Amino acid sequence: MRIKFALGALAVLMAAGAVQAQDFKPRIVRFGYGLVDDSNQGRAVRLFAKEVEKATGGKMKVRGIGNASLGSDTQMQQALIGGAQEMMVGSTATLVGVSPQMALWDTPFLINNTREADALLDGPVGDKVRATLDAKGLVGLVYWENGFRNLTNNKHPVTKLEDMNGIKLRVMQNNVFLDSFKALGANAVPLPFSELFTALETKAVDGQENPFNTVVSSKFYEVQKYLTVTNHVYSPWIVTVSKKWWDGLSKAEQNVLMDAAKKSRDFERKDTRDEAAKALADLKSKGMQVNELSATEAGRMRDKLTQVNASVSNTVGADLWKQTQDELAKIRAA
Ligand code: TF8
Repeated sequence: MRIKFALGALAVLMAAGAVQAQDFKPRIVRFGYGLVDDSNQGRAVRLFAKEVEKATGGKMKVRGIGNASLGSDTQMQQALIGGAQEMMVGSTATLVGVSPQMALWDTPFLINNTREADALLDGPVGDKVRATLDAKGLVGLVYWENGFRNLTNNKHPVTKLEDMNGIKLRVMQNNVFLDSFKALGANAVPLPFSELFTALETKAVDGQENPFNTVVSSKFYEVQKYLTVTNHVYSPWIVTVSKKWWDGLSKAEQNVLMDAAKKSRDFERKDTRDEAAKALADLKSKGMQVNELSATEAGRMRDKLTQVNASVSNTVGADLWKQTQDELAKIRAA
């Protein structure tokens, strides 16, 4: 009895071992990202790389390549779609041209806090939006946190709506961001992130908007004087894989990547939140002048910004828009 059982268990172990050996091929994964190595993106890519190497006994090697060295977000997306690059992480906002449903995440004030963000992004709505990439040559694995966006500029403190007038503001390259900041009265200029520091430094633009973390890691405090706490939108990042490449992987390899992606997501969100909590004090000590908006002015900006909701709903479809509102109501009631 006992011997039979032991032999059976051994056979199972051997079979599993055999499957493993041939299921992990030696592979190099180029994982591109836009921020510098010493950023929340860089740290989470390195954690992902470690997890993948551990799980495949070193067979799959992930090379994190930061600083937009492989190209801007949109250039990398095209490389993934064409199969010339394996993985990347970048803003969902730059994917709207590939999949219009991604515009959902650009809705101003859609998400109020990180609890809502995690529940919405990791729930059925997030899954549905992520799945729209499949037909476009990309596999979306998980969402990471970019964070709540805030405004910086080099002209004057923005304390009221009218202060936005005439500020030449770099925005991400999609219509929701363009329309949002036009609605506020700014002169919105779409630019890839990889060109942003130079544009600020040479004063080609006056300002930009990004989470505190990025203002720190990209050293925008060196070229921007004023920071206004607006929290006008919660931006996710999305980790994507070339579908061409993904389809050639074994199930075991795909599972390793998904599993490591989830670990990197949990690590990245915590790391980003810890860093964001300290960032304002850090930026002040580096000489930035920080101001909060009065409730009245925040309300006035909010009114202007939510005027773009109808066009987001149009872009993503009324069904997805409604499902999102229902899901948020559920999350808020829980
Ligand atoms: C932006 C985004 C950036 C991302 C990043 C380079 O302002 O917030 O963080 O695109 O992946 O472009």
